[in-house]
Formats: sequence, C-alpha cells, structure tokens
Amino acid sequence: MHDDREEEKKLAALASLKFVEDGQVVGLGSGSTAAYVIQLLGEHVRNGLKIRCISTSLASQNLAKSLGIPITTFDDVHEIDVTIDGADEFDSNLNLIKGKGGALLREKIVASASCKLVIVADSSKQVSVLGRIPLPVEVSRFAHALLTGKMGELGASSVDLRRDAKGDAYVTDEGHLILDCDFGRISDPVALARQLSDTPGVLGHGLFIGMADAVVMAKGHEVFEFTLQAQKKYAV
Ligand code: A5P
Repeated sequence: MHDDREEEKKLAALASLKFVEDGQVVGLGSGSTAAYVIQLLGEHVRNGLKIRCISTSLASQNLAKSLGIPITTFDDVHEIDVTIDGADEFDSNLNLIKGKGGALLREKIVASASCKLVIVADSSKQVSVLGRIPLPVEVSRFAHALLTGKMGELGASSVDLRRDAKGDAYVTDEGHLILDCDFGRISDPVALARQLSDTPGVLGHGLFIGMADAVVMAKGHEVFEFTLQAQKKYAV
C-alpha cells in the first residue's frame, strides 16, 4: 500500500508539470508529493527550462537549491504565476486542509500571491468532509497555552501541541508553534476558517478555502484533474 501511495504521488507530480511554462515564477510546495514536483522541475531546469522559484519551506528551498533551481524571494517578486503544492485533505469544493508538514503559514502566503494554485495529491487525500486529520493551527509562542483553551471553545475535542522527534515543541520556519486541533467533521469550513483568522495569536491555520484552482490526483495508474468547473481524467 505504501509503495502504491508513492507511485500515485509521483504520477500526480508528473501530471502537474503541464501547468508550468518557460519564464514563469513558480511557487514550490512542501511535503513528499511537492518534493517529487521539485525533483522533476530540477530535471527540466537542467534541460533548459527558465523559471524562478519561491519556496514554502526551508526544506523545499534546500532541495531546490541542491538541484540547481533558481530561487527568488518576495524582495524581488510580488506575483507568482503558478504554485504547485501538496495537501493533507481536499473536498469536492477544492477546499483543503494543509499543514501536517508544518509549513502552513508560508504555504498560505505563497498561495495567496499565486495566480494559480495547483494541488498534487495521492488518492488518500480525497475526502467528502474535511476534518479526518486534526487541523494544524500555527500560533504565537506567547499565546499557545491560552489558545489551547480557545480552540476547545471553538469546538475542538482535543488540542495537542505538536512535538518534534525529540519530544520538544515543534517550531515552524517562522519561529511559531503548532496546535493540532481535532474539530471532527468540519461541516462549515468557511465559518471555522473565519473564526480562527479572527482569533488574536492565531498566525495561520490549515484551512485553505477557495484558494485551489485545480487538484491533480492520482489513483492507481489513473490521473484525475479536479477544477470547480469539471473533472477530467487522463493518462500521463
Ligand atoms: C506541509 O505543511 C503540508 O501542507 C503538505 O503540503 C501536506 O502535508 C502534504 O504532504 P505530503 O505530500 O507529504 O502528503
């Protein structure tokens, strides 16, 4: 099963490259599926593709640099042509949960500056209702204990401070902490997203509402492309 998932991730990554054109500014996502995209982009850059990239995490940036992909920043660029990123869940409205890898704040900033956001996913990411995994919420260090209680008031049945492999509090690239909040099935993601965004001390949350333009999902050997207008299936 694990190998099947990896194959799906690779297939989705390959299919997503059709969204990238010569001369573009490209947003690089984070996580294992986005890493396949970055590796493929590295091959294309070696073969002459001219792109400049903005990364959603230090890990992606280091990978891209190691492959010779030109990196730029918001100091030089204020609009990204296309970003290709992974997701933890997507629903039929192309609303997403992201952030299991901890890069949610930078991912949302990059997505918000992108003319097009393309999500690459294996088939395990498709859900009918968001909320199968706890929702990552990035919070200020100062407020995290206060916000643990606040998340309960907003409906979370459990709130866990994310920890790293050593058991220490996980610190994001931006220097913040993450609360993983189990809201159960999120029947009204728009309302929850608004409540979270309106909470002082919450610096980002993993609900990406109305941001994705397309989801490229591989299931077995088939690739599906979802947009709000249509669902296409094609072979790569
Ligand atoms: C990173 O913070 C996440 O949003 C990832 O994009 C998401 O967790 C998907 O990762 P995988 O492609 O590794 O499943």
